[in-house]
Amino acid sequence: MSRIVFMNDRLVPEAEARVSVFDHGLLYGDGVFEGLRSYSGRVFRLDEHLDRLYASARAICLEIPLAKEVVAKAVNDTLAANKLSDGYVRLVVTRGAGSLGLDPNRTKNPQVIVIADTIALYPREHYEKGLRIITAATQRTQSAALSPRIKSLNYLNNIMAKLEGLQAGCVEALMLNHKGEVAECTGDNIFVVRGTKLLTPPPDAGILEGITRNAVIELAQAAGIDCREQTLVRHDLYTADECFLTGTAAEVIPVVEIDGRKIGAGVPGPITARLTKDFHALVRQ
Ligand code: PXG
Repeated sequence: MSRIVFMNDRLVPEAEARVSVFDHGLLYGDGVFEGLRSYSGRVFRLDEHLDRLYASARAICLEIPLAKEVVAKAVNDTLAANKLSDGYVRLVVTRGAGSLGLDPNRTKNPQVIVIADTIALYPREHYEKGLRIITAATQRTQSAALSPRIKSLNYLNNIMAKLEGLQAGCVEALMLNHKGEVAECTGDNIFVVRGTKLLTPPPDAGILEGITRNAVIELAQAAGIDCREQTLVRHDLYTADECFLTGTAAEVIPVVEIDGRKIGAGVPGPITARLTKDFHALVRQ
């Protein structure tokens, strides 16, 4: 099936949705992106995704040539054009085509691209039984090198860690920061339950502030669960009662084993189950 893609100012058939080989998004990973999801025809937290996209762009001095409202409409139009009510949206803004050489000032026409597709979900079994993950040797990039808060087209740091996970037979891998603290997984944020407390690393651990993470923190608060941002090390994960990951693609997914250590009882726990249920209710609200 041929998809319809939004490119800059209009919807075009997939075959016509092309970028230049001189685009710095391709040449240098110079650009930003977002991954969004729609449920029952409504994009979950569209405004927050757009705010993060524009913040990422601002951080790299990339001026998105369209107003937020125009991009919001493009997201909805692209979903509609592809007749998707439950779908995945990839929003990409590249630096645009330029001369060979890093200089972003020698580029023009940033490309604003919206792709809508069906979402490739993890198998159901992963949600029922929980994931087994490992800690990658690849550290999360230091903020002083490249802020993990920028969702840039340069994802090699995460891809290197993802490769380590896959080589160990795991679909996700944990990344530590340069201090050895828990940061996040390659495309998901991490939470643990210790006693009655829900804990997740703070933004300064070097993480992308996930929109699903924020939603789960709000749901925990609404459910009367004591949720805190706290620096965590691997020991905190190994000795936790429960662990789960959050992300647009994964939603809320339990983790039952890390580096060969069973987490809690080795099965998805009750707080994970409660927040999963609340999250599903929230996205369909
Ligand atoms: N950390 C990183 C490094 C991410 O890339 C998250 C956390 C979770 O953030 P959200 O806002 O989604 O709760 C992400 C998000 C994909 C894909 O296609 C990746 C993400 C989101 C959607 C799709 O691999 N990463």
